[in-house]
Amino acid sequence: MSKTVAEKILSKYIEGDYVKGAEAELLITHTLIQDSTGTMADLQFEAMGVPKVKTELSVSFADHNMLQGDYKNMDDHKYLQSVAAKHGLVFSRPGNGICHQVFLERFSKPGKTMLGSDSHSTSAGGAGMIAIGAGGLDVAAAMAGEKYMLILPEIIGVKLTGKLQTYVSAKDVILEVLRQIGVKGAVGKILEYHGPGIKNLSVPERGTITNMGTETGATTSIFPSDEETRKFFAQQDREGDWIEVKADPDAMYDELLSINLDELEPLIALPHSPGNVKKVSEVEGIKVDQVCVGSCTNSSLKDLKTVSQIMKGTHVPDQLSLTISPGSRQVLLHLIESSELAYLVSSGARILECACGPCIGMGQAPNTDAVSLRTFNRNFLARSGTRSAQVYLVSPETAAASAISGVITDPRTLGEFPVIEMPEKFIIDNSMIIVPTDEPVEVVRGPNIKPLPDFNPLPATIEDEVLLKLGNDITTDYILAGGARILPLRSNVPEISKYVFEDHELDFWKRAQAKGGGIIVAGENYGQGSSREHAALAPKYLGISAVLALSYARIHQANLLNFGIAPLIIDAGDYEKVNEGDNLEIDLTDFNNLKVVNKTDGTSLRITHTLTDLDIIILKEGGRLPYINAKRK
Ligand code: MIC
Ligand code: SF4
Repeated sequence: MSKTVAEKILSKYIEGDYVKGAEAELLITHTLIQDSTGTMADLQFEAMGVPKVKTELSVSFADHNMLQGDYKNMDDHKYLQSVAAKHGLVFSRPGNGICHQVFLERFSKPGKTMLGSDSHSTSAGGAGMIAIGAGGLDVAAAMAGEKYMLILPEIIGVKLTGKLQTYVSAKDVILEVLRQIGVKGAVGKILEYHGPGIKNLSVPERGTITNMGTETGATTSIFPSDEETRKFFAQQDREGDWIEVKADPDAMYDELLSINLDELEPLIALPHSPGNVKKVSEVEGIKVDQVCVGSCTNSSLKDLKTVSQIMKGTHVPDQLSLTISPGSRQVLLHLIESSELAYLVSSGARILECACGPCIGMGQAPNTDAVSLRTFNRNFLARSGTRSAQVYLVSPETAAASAISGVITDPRTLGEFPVIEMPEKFIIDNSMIIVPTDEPVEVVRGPNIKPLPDFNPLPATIEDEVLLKLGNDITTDYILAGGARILPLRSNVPEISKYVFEDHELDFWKRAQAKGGGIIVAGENYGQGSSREHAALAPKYLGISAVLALSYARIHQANLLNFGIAPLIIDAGDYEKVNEGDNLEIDLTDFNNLKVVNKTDGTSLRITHTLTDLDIIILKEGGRLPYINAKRK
């Protein structure tokens, strides 16, 4: 039978046929962890007692927790580096770049499977790899050689025709996808790009599109591995890692989207959702306080050369702050070599290190009520570090045009497009990548590294109060924020749990602990966004026993299950009726017939679930770690 690119790769790494909707065990060849999720992943990997990683390649990055306000972040980095050396992971040192940019450049491999403890691991789909974001525990399990349980997704074919016009770029393509299908349009599906337009997109441009595909809820996004891909691998001096992976000519997609690149215009996501997309021309003229260029979505060499060439000979207005975060040292070295870094500096740009930086609120929080234009992928309320800020998501071209004028500007008004000269070969400097050896290594555990808490198995009956009733699209940033204040606590569950739902209710943790735990009720797409398992782990620490939501984002549902919180589905009518403060009794004896009584008003609630038989076993054992360890004994 003819197959799409995603079906071809997935079929190679599962047992049996690709049956959509069926659960499969996927063999993972590559893994990625980064510092904000990686400390927990490493602690869990250590708890599995496996001496060396069992993948073809596992890479550990330090790119998120880069502000060293005290000892904590550097403690975490020392821990990650020593675990990598001891257990056979490659370590990309702080300063080497953002995990997804560096992975694409130096480690991606067409035709293989990658599991990453970061939701934007999908960037590597730009190089023809099946790359999936997951919670740290799932990635730790993959490092230990466990297969990844995946409901085999349907495939949405995104047909690209034509060629992007000047001042329109890859970011506008993914914003157009988001405009068409929204932030839950591809939950449980794969976005696969095809059509004559793809040959006009380089691998880093494809990476921008697959990266931000995560914002549609997609399991992953992928491009074929073709001649463009081969060229990229040759430029990276890695042609030996390239293979061709193409869809069969008569491959069928379950759904189709199409985009004519010739007709695409510069787009912009308005506050506070990546799905809130309009044409830039519709919102032109709004005064801008801050422009931030960078993040794993738009920090490739082409992106930054474009910004630099547009900024050349200009200067930012007195009231506007422009920051630039290169995606990797490779990108930065090229900008230095070509003098394009000088154009940026001369234009008044503030050059930040090669890291996530402002994207995760690690510095550069905007001023009160600011308008901030960012080339990033998420503009959730308060993620920038300033609750009153209005964050817009744009392409590098729109960012640069607006940085010059001081107001939101359609870049096509700038006139002639500058010449962007890309190098024949990229500068290869692996000196900040540490490859493990057989030398004995002691793991370095500073005081910020706290052991994993133990949790009890789920009881047969839960009797708890509804502590919170929430609406639709609750993000994991809302459940547990990132940012400079909270990220340093990622390896310390008791401490970080004090910030759970902090933006919703200050000191929620105290109420949760005083009640001895409770239940969360929520609307559609609960847990959208980041893969941070802390958004399940910390609530678990506070005693949250179950979530009753209308639907879930894929990674968060898996994280809840992994830590033994029951992710159940509430009927829409009953969602309306249930109130904060109600006492519920959930009888979990038979998952085919869940009995839930609202003891406050005596009514019954209709509750279902999408859990597999194995999920139910895992849940009953108290989560995936006790399950894996019991299986290994
Ligand atoms: C994000 O963009 O939200 C993050 C920070 O990269 C997260 C990971 C994390 O929360 O540490 C993600 O996308 O998974
Ligand atoms: Fe880092 Fe932002 Fe990318 Fe997350 S989305 S990996 S915080 S750059």
